[in-house]
Amino acid sequence: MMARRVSNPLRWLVVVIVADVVVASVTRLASLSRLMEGGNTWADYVGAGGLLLLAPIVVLSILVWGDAVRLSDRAALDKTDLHAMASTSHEWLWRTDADLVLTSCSRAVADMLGFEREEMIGRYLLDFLHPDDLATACATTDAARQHGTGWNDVELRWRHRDGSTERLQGSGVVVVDASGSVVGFRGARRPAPSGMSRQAVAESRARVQELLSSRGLGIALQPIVGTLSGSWIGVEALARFPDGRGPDSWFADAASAGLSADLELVAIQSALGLLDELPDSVSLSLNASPTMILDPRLRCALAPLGHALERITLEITEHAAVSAYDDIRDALLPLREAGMRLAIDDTGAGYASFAHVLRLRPDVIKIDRSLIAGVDADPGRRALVSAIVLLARELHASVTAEGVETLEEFSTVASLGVDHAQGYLLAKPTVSAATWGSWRQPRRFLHITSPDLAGTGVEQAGRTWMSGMPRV
Ligand code: G
Ligand code: MN
Repeated sequence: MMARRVSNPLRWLVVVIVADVVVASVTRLASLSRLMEGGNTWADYVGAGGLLLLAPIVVLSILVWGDAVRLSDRAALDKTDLHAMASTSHEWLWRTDADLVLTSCSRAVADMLGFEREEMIGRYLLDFLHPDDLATACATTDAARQHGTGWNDVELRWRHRDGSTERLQGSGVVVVDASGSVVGFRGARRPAPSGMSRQAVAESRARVQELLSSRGLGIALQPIVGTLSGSWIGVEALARFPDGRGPDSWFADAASAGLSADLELVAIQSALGLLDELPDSVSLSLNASPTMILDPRLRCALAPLGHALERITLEITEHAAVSAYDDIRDALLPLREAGMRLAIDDTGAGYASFAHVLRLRPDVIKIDRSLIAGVDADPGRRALVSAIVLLARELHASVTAEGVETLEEFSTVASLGVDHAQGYLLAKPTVSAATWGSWRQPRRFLHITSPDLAGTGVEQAGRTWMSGMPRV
């Protein structure tokens, strides 16, 4: 379509030049014929010579004309192609202008996203994308725009009209005008091969909705313990499900049905209901994804806690790159000002977690258990844990080691300056309120400093720590 807009002015330019040439040629031909009849005035020589100069202009005009016709034909062909394919293709064929506003769209989009093509044309394409994939989509189109190329089989999450998430795989190219400038994009998308069928999504949605309405979600607590004092300083609340399937499986179900935030919110609300059962000195850690943090319902759930927010630690759980740090910071600000602490979960599990630490300035850095497993026997892991401890000192954050399963791991992290530990060595997560009660016992976790461990690595860890680095 854009090619047509370019070719029409070119055609008019060619017409004007040709008309000009014709008029000029008449006067120059008169000069030529005068010369041939024996005339020899300077004016005749100049006039006839001009005829030679006009020749390249005529050739150039013909070339430009040809190009304009080709462009126009290609645009017409593109259009008929798209129309012909659009009505039959099972793929969603689309075209946008340079600003990614949809200019055409095939009917198959209704099968994939539930919107009719008429509803989509004129809308910004990325409005239909899952917000977490916005950064990837922008990087893909920016690269294509910069290099004048396209992309192949890129899988992105899209938003279905009913709120669920659809994984579509697609390829696209830039559309350029005669001068090579990018004037748009076009491409095709299809359901990603790994994507769930619509029936499977419907089943997931039904399962999650049933769970939400029955309030069947349980909360397990796992203690977090000071590495030097051995005392109980906090608990992490972990969602548990009636059918025994793990949280990952349930959250995947919820994500496919567009209900992740609803499920997270119910888990958070259920955990908050346990706050009164815990001693005042114990903080309650809640897990929240960036999407949940940006959901106004989180603030509604937390703000009424008032002073008790000082007992809440919000763990941000996200392994992928986050594109909305400013929004996340803004959403958390009033809660943090009221005393809530922010933790970055699973630090070290992916490069993104360090970006989260730098951008969000947490109060707590939780080291992923993949770095803690075998830390006592691995110099590389020890160096990484030390580096995270140093980073935390700079940022005035405390450090928790997750997944501590052995005494050796415990004593190593303690000696490296890690403040708190969590893991099966200390206690497994449990839904048993009786067990939570037993954690009240002073020194409950100090089988670690029990007499038979005197002089072991744990005590040694404590001494090294006390006499070594200053504690911030
Ligand atoms: O990502 P996050 O840290 O929120 O994950 C907590 C999960 O880790 C829970 O499902 C919990 O059951 C599990 N977990 C807690 N402690 C340990 C441990 O010591 N070892 C292992 N393998 N898993 C643990
Ligand atoms: Mn966590």
